[in-house]
Order: sequence, then C-alpha cells, then structure tokens
Amino acid sequence: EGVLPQEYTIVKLKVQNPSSIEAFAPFLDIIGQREVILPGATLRPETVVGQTNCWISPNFAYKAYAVKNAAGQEEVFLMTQKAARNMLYQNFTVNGTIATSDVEALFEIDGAKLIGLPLTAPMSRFPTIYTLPMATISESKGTGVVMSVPADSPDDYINFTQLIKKPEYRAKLGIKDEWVVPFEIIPIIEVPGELGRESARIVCERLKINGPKDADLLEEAKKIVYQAGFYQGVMIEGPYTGEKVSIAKVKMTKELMDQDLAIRYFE
Ligand code: A2H
Repeated sequence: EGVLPQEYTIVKLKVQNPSSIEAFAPFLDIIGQREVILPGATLRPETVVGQTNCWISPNFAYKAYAVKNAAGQEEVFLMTQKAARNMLYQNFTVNGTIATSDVEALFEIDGAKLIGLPLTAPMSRFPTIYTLPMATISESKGTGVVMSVPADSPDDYINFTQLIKKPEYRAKLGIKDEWVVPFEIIPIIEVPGELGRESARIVCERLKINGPKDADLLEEAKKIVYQAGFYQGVMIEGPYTGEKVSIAKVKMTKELMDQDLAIRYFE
C-alpha cells in the first residue's frame, strides 16, 4: 500500500476461561496457565469504548504464538502468521525468540471454530463481548482480528446490523442470540451537523449500503465517517468524554499501553 508504515494499535481482548472452550480442548496442555488473547488491530484506539463484539474471519486459520507482555510473562496470541513475523521484526519476544525471520506456531484453529468466544474487552461498557464472523476480513492486514465498533465504522455497522436484524441469518450461521442481541450500538462520538452521534448508520443509509458486499460504497462511507469523526468529533462516552477525538486518541493509547492492554504495531 503506502510508502510510510501504517501505525496500528493492537488492543488485547482476553478470552474468558479458555479451559471451558471446546475449540481449545486439544490445546489446553500447550496453553497451560497463559492468558489467551485476540489482538485486535485498529487505527482508532479511542473507539474501544464502543466495542460490541470482535470480528474473526471464518475463511482462514488463526495461529497461536506466545508473546511476552510488559511484565515478561507469555500470553498466547491468536492471529495471522504475517502478524507474528512483523512482531518478531519489531522486537517482540515471540515463542521465546526475538528478531528472527520466522517462528513455528504453537497450534492453529480455523476461524470458523473461534466464533462465540466470550471476551473481556478493554474499556467496553459490556463486561463480556463475543467473537462473530466477518467474511471480508483480510488475511494480509493487521492481525486478522478486528475489534467491532458499529457506531463509527461502516464495516462494523453493516455486519453487526445484518446479524442483529436477521434471526434466520444468525441461525443459519450457528450464531446464538445471546452473542448478538443484548449488544445495542453505543454512540461514542458526536460530530456537528447531520451525522451527529450515529455517523456510521447515517452514512450507510445515505449511500444506500445494503450489505457487506457493497465494497466500493463501504470504502466511500469509511472515508466520510473517518474524516468527520477524527477531525470534528468529540467523545461522548468513556474517560475522555468532552475531549476532541484527536486528543482522546493519544490519551487512550497511552492509558491502554500503561495498563499493558495495548501495544503499538507497524506494518
Ligand atoms: B478500525 P486500513 Cl471505529 N481486515 O478500528 C479488514 N479490516 C481490518 C483488518 C483486516 N485484517 N484489520 C483491521 N481492520 C479494520 C476501529 C475503526 C476502524 C473505526 C472506524 C474506522 C476504522 C473499529 N473497527 O478503520 O485498511 C480496523 O477497523 C477505517 C479505516 O489498514 C482498522 O481500524 O486502513 C482498519 O480496518 C484498518 O484499515
């Protein structure tokens, strides 16, 4: 893509009680006492306060790597191999090594088997959120894990509303109601004018976006919502309520990193 490296923030979403999760049963000896983390890659870390779920691709496998945290303890990250390679080059300790060209995964699991995992997501108003499938996740960008903020991301809005409005569609995909239904969209940013507190919904409706397959329109919606939110928006949820989004981004990144709930990552 661009010439300059893109700066992402990786937000650590923790899997609750991994030993009770069926998909992990064959790997519990490998996981041991370590936390299992879904590392969500985002350009908008200030939006953590609006998380309703986490997106996983049902179309590729996620690989497990032991990544050292700030305290020097290992956590098991589920992500793409490419993300693990990038981390190695960025001086993360992965599977006990650093600055090497590649590393073996501890194990791998199909994304389709990772749907419905209960997670603790930093700063979310909901004590537990769940992993849900998003077919358009790219395997070559970020970590392959996307935190979902339907109030301010058109992709997240379109995928989330499809699931919330269509019980038959959920049933067809094997998605339980309790993973979706209790999670109403939380307004987190207000922009002056028409977009108000529901930027993603209003732009998706204005552009008549019908579903995740309207890729070109979604691209356009992303640009409009991003420009409005980032440059004119003010936070209306979370610890930085009343602050400009551009300021809240810096403060939230620092706060999450200080708590070792986020890490900086480039690609
Ligand atoms: B953003 P860029 Cl609220 N596949 O985070 C598809 N999308 C991915 C991805 C992948 N492998 N990895 C990350 N992303 C998403 C928040 C957000 C984001 C908001 C508003 C806009 C927005 C909550 N989702 O991004 O192509 C992540 O969603 C709009 C650009 O590398 C990440 O930031 O520029 C963004 O796409 C990175 O996209």
